[in-house]
Amino acid sequence: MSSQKPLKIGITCYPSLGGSGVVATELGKLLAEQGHQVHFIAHSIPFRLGSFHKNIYYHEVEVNDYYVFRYPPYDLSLATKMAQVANMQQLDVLHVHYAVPHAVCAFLAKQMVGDQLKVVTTLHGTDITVLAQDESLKDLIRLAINESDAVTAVSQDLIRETREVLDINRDIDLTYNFVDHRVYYPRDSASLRQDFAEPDEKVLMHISNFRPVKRVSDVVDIFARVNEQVPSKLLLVGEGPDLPKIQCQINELGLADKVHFLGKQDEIAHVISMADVLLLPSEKESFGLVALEAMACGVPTVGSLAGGIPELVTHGETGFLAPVGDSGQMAEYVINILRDDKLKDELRKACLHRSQTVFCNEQIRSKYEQIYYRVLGREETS
Ligand code: GMT
Repeated sequence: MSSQKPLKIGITCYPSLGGSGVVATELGKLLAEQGHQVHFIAHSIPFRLGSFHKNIYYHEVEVNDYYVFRYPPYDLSLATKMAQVANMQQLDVLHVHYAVPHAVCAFLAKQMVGDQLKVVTTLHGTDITVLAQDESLKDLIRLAINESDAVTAVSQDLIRETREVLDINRDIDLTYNFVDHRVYYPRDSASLRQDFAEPDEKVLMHISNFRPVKRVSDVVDIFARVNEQVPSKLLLVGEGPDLPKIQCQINELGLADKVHFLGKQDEIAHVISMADVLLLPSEKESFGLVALEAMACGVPTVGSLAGGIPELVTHGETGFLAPVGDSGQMAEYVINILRDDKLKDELRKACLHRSQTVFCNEQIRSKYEQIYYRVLGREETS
């Protein structure tokens, strides 16, 4: 528990999508447990929030759809709602996750409320690696980042890329993704696993939003190579635009009876615990939350040397990494793990240790708290 006075913290995130929403919501829950008052400001209730939580409030953004608008102005409604909540609830800090449009809206809200409202922006990845490359957004993103009272990013690689792409020099704090070890730990998945794989088969898994950046066709390619040497099944978890293409690839390779599509799943710790190896061959990945979730369940990742993945997955200790697109090398790494029980056991132990020490929820929550107190001019003492 912090020795400081509890804070009133507004949080804005994408409530229904992806890792940034998961991190923002889980952080809000941890902060509320510490006695802070947390106000989510979003267009719908964050999907990870679940049932009622003490100290957590939700403020819904309603968008005016007046007939002159070709595009209803969500961003303006969000900025106004942020300012209203900040004034009504006397927020100390507004913490926005993802630069577009959230950091820009927070900048506008601060103009309405005044300098006493401190804005903390967390960059999650594609807001910089994709959107900040777009000339129609770049200058606005730079403004929002420069005007935030503090900026954090989820890997050293993302900090580097933010400075490079936006040509900025300001301080950016490193705040890795984290997992809650009360939820993410190795589960007994034996009975679930027998629904998908025979006792002598290994299980490879990929979990994503099936966007091109995830290179899911590499996942299938790796699996095809592995399956030639080690009897195995591939479990694909999630949904997204590349799914039809992936289904065709699997059919063309004659692998349909070896691959299971699980769709979107909530109980990720149970699902991941079925896997022998997680595959993450992304083109870009600022951190790779799913590899951390796997790590916390004792499952090693084989993936690409992209973005922040090497900061999370220590090559040879908690998984293996190869250059983006090198499916042959990745398949070899997987085969080595699947054939060597001693290696698998060592990887598992190292995964549990690393996830509990470096990416533990307490540590990262406390880092965010220190940032809040710092921007408020009240340094944390504990
Ligand atoms: O991975 C995605 O496509 C979703 C995206 C998001 O914005 O929710 O995830 C990003 O943020 C996560 C949480 O910080 C990171 O763990 C992911 O690596 C990052 N995705 C990419 O950089 C592609």
